[in-house]
Amino acid sequence: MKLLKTLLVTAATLLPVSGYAQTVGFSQIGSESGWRAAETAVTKEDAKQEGITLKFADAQQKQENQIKALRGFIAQGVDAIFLAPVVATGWDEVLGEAKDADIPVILLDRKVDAPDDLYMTAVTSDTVHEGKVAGEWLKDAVDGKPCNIVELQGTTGASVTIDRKKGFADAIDGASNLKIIRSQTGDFTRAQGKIVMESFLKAEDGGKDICALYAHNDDMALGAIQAIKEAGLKPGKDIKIVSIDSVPDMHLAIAHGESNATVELTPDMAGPAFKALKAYWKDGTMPPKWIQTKSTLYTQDSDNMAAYDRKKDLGY
Ligand code: GZL
Repeated sequence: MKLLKTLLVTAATLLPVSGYAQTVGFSQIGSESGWRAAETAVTKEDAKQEGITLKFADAQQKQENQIKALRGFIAQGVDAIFLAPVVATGWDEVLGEAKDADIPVILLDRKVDAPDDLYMTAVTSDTVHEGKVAGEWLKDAVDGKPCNIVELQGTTGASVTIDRKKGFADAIDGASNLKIIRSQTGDFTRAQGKIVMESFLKAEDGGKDICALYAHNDDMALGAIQAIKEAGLKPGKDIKIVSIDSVPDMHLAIAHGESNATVELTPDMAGPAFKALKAYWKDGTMPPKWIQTKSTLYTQDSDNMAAYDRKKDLGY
């Protein structure tokens, strides 16, 4: 009996019970887009609600800053790490160091090309599916008519860029009327989206032959809308626009007829991540390797002002 009691007490002291002020280190990519800013705000709020101390590090979109932050979290002995990986490759070594330190890592909103025993789970949308939804919408919208498409890609090397490009290409594959004539990164920012769209318009005779824009996120599309207007064209009419994120400003643009469709991405990736962590800390329950968030298409037929009102105070 005495031995059993000793074993139970030892086990109880080994497993941190919920209610400890656990600490999670969060390596965030930066604040390149409205969606990213909202993800940061929602994550900080979620941590507060969960009674978890969040150590936050903004990497200004540089992988080396993320790796430095992860090493800092490991040295501080945090209870877990959240990582939104700016690009997909180059993580094996530092994730191996976290594993050796017995610190679980959860990926938020983007994935890594690394063995999946180096992270507990990834909370992301189906980023190939997002691209497919965008491509299928455009295919229906042009209804068989010839359509030259320009594409604003996200950050080069990011899993989400690779996937959104693939999904869109898969959706239009075989539709001989649809052709991507120019494709370039706008690095997920409004400023770059405007600059690259200006170059597309200039290269394509003022945009006369451009029928549609596919942007890997709303912020680049919003920048492109400015460029299209300054070129004397009507965004949403002369050039159809489809993008991804469903940020409040994009719902305003669609409501005003200046864009056509957006695929929603929830900024709350941390909620499911904290839930998985708490289950693990409580009794060692391991989550699935992928926790998928859903994607909803909004078009000019959707209630965009209701979506705008629902989202406008979320920190975008
Ligand atoms: C997608 C996320 C992307 C958003 C962009 O999960 O990584 O990064 O679509 C953000 O707005 O920059």
